[in-house]
Amino acid sequence: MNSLTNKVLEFIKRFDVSEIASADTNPSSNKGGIVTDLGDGSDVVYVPQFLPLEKSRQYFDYIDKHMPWTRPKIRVFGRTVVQPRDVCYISDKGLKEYVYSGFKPDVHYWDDYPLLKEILEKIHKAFPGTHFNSLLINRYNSGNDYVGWHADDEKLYGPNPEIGSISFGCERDFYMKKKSQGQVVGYRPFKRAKTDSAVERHSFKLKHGSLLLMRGNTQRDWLHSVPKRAKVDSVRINLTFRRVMQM
Ligand SMILES: O=C(O)CCC(=O)C(=O)O
Ligand SMILES: [Mn+2]
Repeated sequence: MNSLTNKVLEFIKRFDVSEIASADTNPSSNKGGIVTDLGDGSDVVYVPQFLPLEKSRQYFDYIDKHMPWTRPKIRVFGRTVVQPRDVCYISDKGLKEYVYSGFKPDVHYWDDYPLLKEILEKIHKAFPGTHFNSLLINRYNSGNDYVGWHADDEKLYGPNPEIGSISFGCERDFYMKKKSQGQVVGYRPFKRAKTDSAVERHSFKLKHGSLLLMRGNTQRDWLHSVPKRAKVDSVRINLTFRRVMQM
């Protein structure tokens, strides 16, 4: 075997790149992606290979090595806990501050990270309606790192925030479930929420180089999470692009 073949095999092993979906073969596709209609004005577009594999590997290495990572303490249900993943926040200058779970991340700027700007521009080009101006990066060092059920529905993103999510490295499950209070408040105010097992769900395996775009009412009506995985021992990096509304 030559050294290039070895490198490819090593890469596949490291990142668990088991299948590469082909672009734009689905009739309900959108820019090479698969659209899942979640109903009530919400949908997600998943583009399995939004960025080329080798380029994605370069992005992964750059972000892994060069970002000023922190693993902050956050407040969850009245308790202070160490957030189970590393984070880093990038934005345009002069935006309203982003605070989540009692934590205000230090802000870094696009001009210091040209490769991140490059990814941002690729998303804007592929999806002309998007205008992201901030980015929260997560690093999951192993299957012990995770993000619990939540929606990115902070006020500073406005009523229908679009979230663009790029994944690099180890493939992880991304789960979505419908908010139960939406079902109660929306159209059956006198009925109890459905039991958890009856709640509508979707799942995606977020591949190295993929893009997942959540649109419309998704943050209002749905929750998402990346659960722990006992067997995962390699790193995943996720970029969530957001738009902070200007005053
Ligand atoms: O890692 C992911 O795919 C999701 C991250 C996420 O939901 C967030 O940062 O709000
Ligand atoms: Mn999120």
